[in-house]
Amino acid sequence: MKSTLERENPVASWQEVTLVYNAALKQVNTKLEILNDEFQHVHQYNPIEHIKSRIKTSESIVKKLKRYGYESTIENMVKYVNDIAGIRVICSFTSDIYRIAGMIRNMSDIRVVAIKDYIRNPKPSGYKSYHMIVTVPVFLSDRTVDVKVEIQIRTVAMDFWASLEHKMNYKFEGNAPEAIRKELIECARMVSELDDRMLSLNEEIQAMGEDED
Ligand code: 0O2
Repeated sequence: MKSTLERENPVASWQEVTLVYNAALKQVNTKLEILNDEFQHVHQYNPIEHIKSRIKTSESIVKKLKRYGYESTIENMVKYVNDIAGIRVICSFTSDIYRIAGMIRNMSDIRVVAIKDYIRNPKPSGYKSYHMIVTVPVFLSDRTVDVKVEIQIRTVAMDFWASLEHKMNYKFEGNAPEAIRKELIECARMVSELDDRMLSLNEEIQAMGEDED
């Protein structure tokens, strides 16, 4: 019988939750690696540069629940925190982001729960990334559970920018000096321009190759 993890009541322990989320991460990781290998085989091109995954720390989950105004219970973690299991997919070009997202959407056992497109709609800070919340079935000895995974897809340049901005937010706890915030917004603009120019250049190079064939 299939159920979502949040309907499994009561969820026994944090250890059990971690086990199930880790299994979900492994599933999605493998699916993405297979996609990348197959893409290389068919198109002689890897849309994915690299993949990072992590389970959110319990401290970070508790902080998020507090921000949302919920009590710190295992049930609330599973129900309200969408990024306990997180995967970051880094690619070279913006076009790869939508190609990968499309391939994920087409996977018959993955259900897309939500999408936040911070590439078409960047945050005021300049943050750009494509976020998908999906569920993936995890097969346990006595049942199958649908587990939520957050997939963040972004270019190398967007990831470079986001890492520094994250570091800044952590250091200044959201109260960064105005000059630094402004400089980061300017860097975000440069990152967007760089991504656009690299994409155009790549398309130009590809077209030249095709002409020679
Ligand atoms: P951490 O420490 O990276 O885990 P929701 O999931 O819808 O309930 P949330 O979490 O605000 O609400 O969703 P959103 O906007 O999709 O953000 C999820 C994650 O994206 C964040 O997790 C960050 O990792 C990243 N992110 C979002 N906005 C920014 C940003 O402005 N700058 C940077 N550097 N990263 C961002 P956490 O839990 O906030 O943080």
